[in-house]
Amino acid sequence: MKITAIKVFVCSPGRNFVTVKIHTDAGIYGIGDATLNGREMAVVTYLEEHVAPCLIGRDAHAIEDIWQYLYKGVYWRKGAVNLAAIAAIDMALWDIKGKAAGLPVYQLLGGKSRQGVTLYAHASGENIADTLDKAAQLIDQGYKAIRLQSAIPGLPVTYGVLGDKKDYYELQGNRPLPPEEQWSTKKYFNLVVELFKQARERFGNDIHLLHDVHSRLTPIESARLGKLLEPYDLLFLEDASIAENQDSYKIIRQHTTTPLAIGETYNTIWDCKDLIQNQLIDYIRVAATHAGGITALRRIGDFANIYNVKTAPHGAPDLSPICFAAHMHLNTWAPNFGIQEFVGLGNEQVKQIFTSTVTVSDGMAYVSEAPGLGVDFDETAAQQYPYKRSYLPVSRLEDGTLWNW
Ligand code: EZ4
Ligand code: CO
Repeated sequence: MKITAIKVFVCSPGRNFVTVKIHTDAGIYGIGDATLNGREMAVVTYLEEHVAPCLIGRDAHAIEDIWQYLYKGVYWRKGAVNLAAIAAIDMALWDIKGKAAGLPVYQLLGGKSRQGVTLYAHASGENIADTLDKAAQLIDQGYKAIRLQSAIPGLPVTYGVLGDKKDYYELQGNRPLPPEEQWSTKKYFNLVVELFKQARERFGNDIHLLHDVHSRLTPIESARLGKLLEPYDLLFLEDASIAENQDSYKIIRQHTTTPLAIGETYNTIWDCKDLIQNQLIDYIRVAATHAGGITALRRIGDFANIYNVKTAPHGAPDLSPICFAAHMHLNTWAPNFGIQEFVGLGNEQVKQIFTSTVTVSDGMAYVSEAPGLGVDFDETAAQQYPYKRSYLPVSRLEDGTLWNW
């Protein structure tokens, strides 16, 4: 089965998505997600100009060889643009293999390890009471795990919450220049411990609670936060600190039993190898779109399993429903699956373009028996929502110093 054409689409149904479609001489096609938030067109060009021409005529079944060809063959290796492109090709080839076999991708990976996939939802509010009210609504809808984020009093805009009370992802289709946000570690500490104290008082101990620090703390500050949050029993504390220096997580680990999660920006197994091997984290959060697709996530997941690290794939709305479907197949199979982040199946325009067979009920998600990934892409519908340049925010300390967003 030969690859005959590779097409790249970028659409903006409320936010930008980059989609790859691979056609074969068997009449079967596959789709993959190559969305790199804020740098979308770099991946489009990379795919069209540097990847697609090398793959025409190759065997669509040779997923592993094509992965190695694109990774080793590029000489420069690694990198967000490179791995997003490889990821989309890889997903599309798994989609094709599943369709050719008449099997859903999870069956090709080894079959079901569980009946459904546990999700955690987001409650992001203007203040503690607002966040907890939103969490209460999610609990009513059947979610058993909730990520809590609250705006910080005294700071104009905070990660997860916009000042104008709009959902924080809504504006990402329309940010022609990066907006700026502010950060104060002191003000954050005053709020976040109280947030989790009140959450436990209100919801009791049966609900799972999570929190994303979004890399704003130094390792010793993360260690202190982990300690202060221990009484409130988090499922995990996400992105407490940047781990470019993976050794730095030893500082956090030595001081706290709060479980740690990281990995949504990672591109390769090398970005998390030491964290996993030294058991410095509990959950690895790599995304299929940003870390090289299903082939790479399967490998990272198996490696993590040896060290009792569970998988918890990134589930932000800047990953298209194709990536979510890929995660669902991995999550259904992986023996060491932990939990899946979930922010809904997308707005009406997204659902019109990406028709997914994944179903959600009572805080759980389920793959279908559809062959391949079980998600389709409507090119004509996508054309109605052309690309809009858009950026993630940047973050500054109160004195103007550029900080981690
Ligand atoms: O800010 O995907 O856990 N989720 C997150 C996300 C990220 C966005 C960045 O593009 O941290 O919301
Ligand atoms: Co995150």
